[in-house]
Amino acid sequence: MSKIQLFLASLMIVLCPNIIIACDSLELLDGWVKKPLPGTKYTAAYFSIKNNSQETQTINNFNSNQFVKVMIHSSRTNSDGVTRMRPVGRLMLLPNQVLEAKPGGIHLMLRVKQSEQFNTDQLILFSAFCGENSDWQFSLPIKNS
Ligand SMILES: [Cu+2]
Repeated sequence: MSKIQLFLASLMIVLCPNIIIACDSLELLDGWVKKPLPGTKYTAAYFSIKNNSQETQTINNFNSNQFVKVMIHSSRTNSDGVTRMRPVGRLMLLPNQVLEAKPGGIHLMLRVKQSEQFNTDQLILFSAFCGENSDWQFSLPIKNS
């Protein structure tokens, strides 16, 4: 490698710190946001996301300007039929895995802004963060449950 090639290669690494951890191989297959009932504080979003890369991808958190807060939750029903939700730290997608967030399982818990109005089929923009310099944006429509 010549000096100039070496310089260019190191410049690439400095300019692209997200080469290793990136969301850009993620693909949204499907999803929706449950229309919040009037006066409710929370609603949920569901989706199918595919990891199109040969490496494991991790989503550390999500946000949306249209909601106060976006949390990753998991629901589980015990043998007594009681369903409980708990926070999930991050979502991991193995190579080529399709991750399904659906009612009764993983979901995004959305804290509703009391001032915000929602219409059916309105698109909600989300950002998913995979690393310090890597985020991925996708939109989900509002649906009546
Ligand atoms: Cu929840």
